[in-house]
Amino acid sequence: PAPRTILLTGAAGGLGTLMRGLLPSYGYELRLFDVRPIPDAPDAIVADLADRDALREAVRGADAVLHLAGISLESTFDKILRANIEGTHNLYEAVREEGVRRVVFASSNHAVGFTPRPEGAYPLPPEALIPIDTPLRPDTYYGLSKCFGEDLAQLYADLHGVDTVSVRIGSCFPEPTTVRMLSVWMSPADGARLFHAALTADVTGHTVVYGSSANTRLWWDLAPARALGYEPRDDSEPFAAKLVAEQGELDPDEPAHANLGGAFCTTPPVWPY
Ligand code: NAI
Ligand code: 15L
Repeated sequence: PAPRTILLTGAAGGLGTLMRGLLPSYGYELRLFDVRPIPDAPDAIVADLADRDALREAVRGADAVLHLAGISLESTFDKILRANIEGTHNLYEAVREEGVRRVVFASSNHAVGFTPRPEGAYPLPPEALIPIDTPLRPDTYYGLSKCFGEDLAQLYADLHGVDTVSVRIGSCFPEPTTVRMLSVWMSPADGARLFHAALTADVTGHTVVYGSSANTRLWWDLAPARALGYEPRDDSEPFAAKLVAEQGELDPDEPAHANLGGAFCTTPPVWPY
């Protein structure tokens, strides 16, 4: 049966807020979890991923988990260790103990951020696109924690039969705001389409996909996401003329533009808390 009750971790965040608005129309009942309270959702569970008892109670009876909670930018190794590495492990332990069958894990393009970005005229030919099995090349401790999350998902699939779809999200914001984002943008509506596909696809084990819209300037292979039944409807190209006029095309000799991870490879944005 299709999953109905979804535990949404990170529900107070940017992506969590977008998905709280979009996913109910797919028929899901969302149970919300975040360390920060959500003013318009008094029933949300306010707890830290370090709190194993709270996590266990939160996942109990859920059909699946959409795991967005964690530090979403670069930070100290200690903070990343607690929130993203131990926190994700705590979540999977709760999932295993309570018999939840599926997790959709918010991985990131920064798990492979030091991969040189492909060059050429857009749209790039399929053979130029970064494949899903490209070696992991994290660009930050943050990206490293996403590599860990993907490996953890593989372990829990092999050892405990928990199915995970890891989505290496590009940039999911209402609009692209940089030239780089023209290549990695995932519109919120396409994000909801992809998470819905990941929650319901007839796949077992651990599946990794890139998450973006069908951008003309795509750098990676969307075929694995499409294989889940995802049919993107958006393309960043209508935003291109304005952004390129303001910022210029990406210069491959500029270190902050040379790789998939962009400025995360040189001067990563730092988690403010
Ligand atoms: P965000 O920083 O806006 O939201 C993250 C949420 O997680 C926050 O509400 C925060 O309070 C919560 N959180 C952090 N540590 C926690 C802890 N120890 N216990 C409980 N909750 C905790 O980030 P955003 O943009 O919403 O991203 C959501 C997820 O998607 C993150 O895992 C991020 O790494 C991933 N992602 C997002 C992308 C995007 O374009 N928005 C791109 C790639 C990955
Ligand atoms: C991420 O992983 C971040 O969580 C998000 O805030 C964006 O910076 C995104 O990557 C990106 O690469 O644009």
